[in-house]
Amino acid sequence: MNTLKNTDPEIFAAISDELKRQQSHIELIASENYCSTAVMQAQGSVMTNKYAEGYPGRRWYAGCGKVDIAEKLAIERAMDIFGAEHANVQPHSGSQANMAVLFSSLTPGNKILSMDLSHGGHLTHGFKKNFSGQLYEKITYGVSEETGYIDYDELRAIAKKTNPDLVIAGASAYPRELDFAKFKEIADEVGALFLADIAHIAGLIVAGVHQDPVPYADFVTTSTHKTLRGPRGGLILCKAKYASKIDQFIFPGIQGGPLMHVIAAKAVAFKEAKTEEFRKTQIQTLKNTKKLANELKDKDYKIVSGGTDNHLFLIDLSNKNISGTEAQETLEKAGIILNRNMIPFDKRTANDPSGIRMGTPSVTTRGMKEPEMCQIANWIDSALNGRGDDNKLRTIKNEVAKLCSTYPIYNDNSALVS
Ligand code: DSN
Repeated sequence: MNTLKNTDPEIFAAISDELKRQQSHIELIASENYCSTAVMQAQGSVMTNKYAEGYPGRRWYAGCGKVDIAEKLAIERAMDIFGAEHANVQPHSGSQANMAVLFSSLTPGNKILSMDLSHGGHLTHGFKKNFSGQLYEKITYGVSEETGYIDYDELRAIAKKTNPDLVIAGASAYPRELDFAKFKEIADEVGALFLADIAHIAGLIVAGVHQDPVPYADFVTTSTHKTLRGPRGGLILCKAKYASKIDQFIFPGIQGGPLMHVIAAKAVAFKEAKTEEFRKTQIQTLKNTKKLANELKDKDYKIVSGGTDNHLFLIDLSNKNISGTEAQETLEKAGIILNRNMIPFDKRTANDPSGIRMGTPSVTTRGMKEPEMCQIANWIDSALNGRGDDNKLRTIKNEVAKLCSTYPIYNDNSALVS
């Protein structure tokens, strides 16, 4: 990156320092991951220079032969790894993917039945300040206060009472397996369309370690950078009968020129997701998440729903006399990065909630296994107990950095910027 270093030393320094931060911290944000060097090389390529409004073979610009190759590969590979009838790889993000599905399948004022945000749902599923909540009427389902699991009988009763036009399955903070077959059954009973937003769990689904929504859902949306480990972006999968409508709602509906460098990087990630190495990493992610949750449970942390079936879990800190925000800030001082999170039936506010969310995709990608999860649980407990003791937090941070140095995030030097 010498050219960047000479041209713009400030941005070079920010990137360089961000690499050092990523390398030396334990990353437990459930929606993050480290994409491969190959993905970054495709994303950092000349494909960023090309305008290609339209779709492969039918563009509005000349000179699209090579970007067509990249987009066709991305489409074919997405359809292949998910077994889908159609894929649109152009959404700039998971939010754009959801926007295209909502615009293509609903009219303003229609009803969406989706998970309560404070129970783990997502902003684009009808939150009042999001376009989805401004254009459509949101009806919510949540988890049982007793078990922390989605109560499908209650979901069915709400659907029957409210007759939604679209049922959405998918969440940002739900630690249990989603029963997509059940969602489909309920959507069919009330004549609603069914959207599965698999942003968090896409990698697990490709690896066959989470129930697959593709056979059931009219539409499946995902971001490409979480468990799927691709570049930051979005993807829509749908039944063939919706293909042309979805394509039109992405372009020209809500987007202009596709980000061809990102699409090329998505193609690379989809190829990687077909490998045995990827499958093993997803399996290890599940093992690591369970281990970390169990270790913390043994230290008297309350795990929402009692455990986890996927790559994340939530801790209810109400018995620890610390808020989610204070825990997040304390752990950052100890080199452990995660986010504060509302827990179901939270008595506190979204800005300073009772919970924290943890996930293991990033630490698993860098090669950590169960013994490291025990160590991380010890550090978390020790840091939270030692909050306010900056010396103690600094000592933990040094130990964290030492462990991280034995699990480099890019061990072929290709991401190193100095
Ligand atoms: N913001 C993402 C998350 O952290 O879960 C969801 O899009």
